Amino acid sequence: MDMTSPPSQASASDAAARKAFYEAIAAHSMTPLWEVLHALVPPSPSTPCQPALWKYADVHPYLMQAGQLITAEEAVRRVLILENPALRGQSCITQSLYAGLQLIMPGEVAPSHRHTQSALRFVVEGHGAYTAVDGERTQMKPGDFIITPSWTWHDHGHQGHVGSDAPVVWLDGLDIPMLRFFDAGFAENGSAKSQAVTKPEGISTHRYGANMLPMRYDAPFGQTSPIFSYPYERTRETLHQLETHADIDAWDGTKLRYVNPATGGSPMPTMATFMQRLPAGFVGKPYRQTDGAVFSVVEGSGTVMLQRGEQSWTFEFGPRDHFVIPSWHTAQLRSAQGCVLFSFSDRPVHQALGIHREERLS
Ligand code: 1HN
Repeated sequence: MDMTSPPSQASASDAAARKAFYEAIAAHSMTPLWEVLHALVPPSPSTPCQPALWKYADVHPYLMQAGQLITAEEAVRRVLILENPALRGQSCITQSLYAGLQLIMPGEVAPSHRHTQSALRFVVEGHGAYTAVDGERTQMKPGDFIITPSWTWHDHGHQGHVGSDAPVVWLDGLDIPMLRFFDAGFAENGSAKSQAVTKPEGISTHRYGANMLPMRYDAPFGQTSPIFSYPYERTRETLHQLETHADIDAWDGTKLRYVNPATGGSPMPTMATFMQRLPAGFVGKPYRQTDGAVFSVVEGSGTVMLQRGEQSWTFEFGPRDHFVIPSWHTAQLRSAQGCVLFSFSDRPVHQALGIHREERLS
């Protein structure tokens, strides 16, 4: 039998006998494979995850309200989770990824803790906040991509002045659903609210971020990149130069992936991150990939058109909007004025398992 189609119709008496049999084995915690085989191994990915767009104009007032309702310290992390509309209650944006928007106000501290889940921060707006990882602080500026490696102590703070400085908002991306799937999550609270600063700011960029590595490189964070801040200033200039002087990809525009400089692989073992620039007037060709991706709009505006089977979606996006392209949904990007898009996905896991697929359509 073709395992992609359900069993053929049985006669009434066979059906009744089967139903009785299913009930009998159900009492022993068993169930027949042949009733579910087609759903277990679908002919192509059939994700329950839905495309979705969060306009910043809708999100921002609620973030500010959250800022009035609870302190960062009381909340531990004051975050509004971006929940996939088809996966409500599961704290995830795709089946494998978590995303949320975190707010920190001038003068606040988000206390130190560590967990086995890996986190990425992508700064959406505001100035004056820092994040500390393993004894080193880094300033958070809009467009910066910052890593919290698995099981490293981390806390955040805002050194601005209460009343005169603006709140800072960033996108958190974590592999929470993956670790939940593997039942491999551990967490611990720090003994101090803010961890001791033991290293000068920027030292890891000097040590690992100049296209050089220490002679006896010892992978301080295992498979995770030893650089924990990738500043937008450098990414932006690179993309601008490439857009001006190099070929533009018909599907992606000018798109680069962030790397762990010690391996050439993704910055974290579970998540890949990307930044792309679409030139003014860009009309991208359609593509689909198995890794569902979460986008944060940095600059400019555009449109993403999505399609899966009979269904289609069109999202108009502008600065600080967020959207999700689920697995195997055909996507097409357009931009009249040009734009810059940050994105992340679970691609490194697909690649490690040898199951990553991408189709570039015309
Ligand atoms: C976490 O530790 C942070 O450190 C953000 O900022 C979001 C979501 C779930 C669990 C831990 C952070 C988180 C998180």
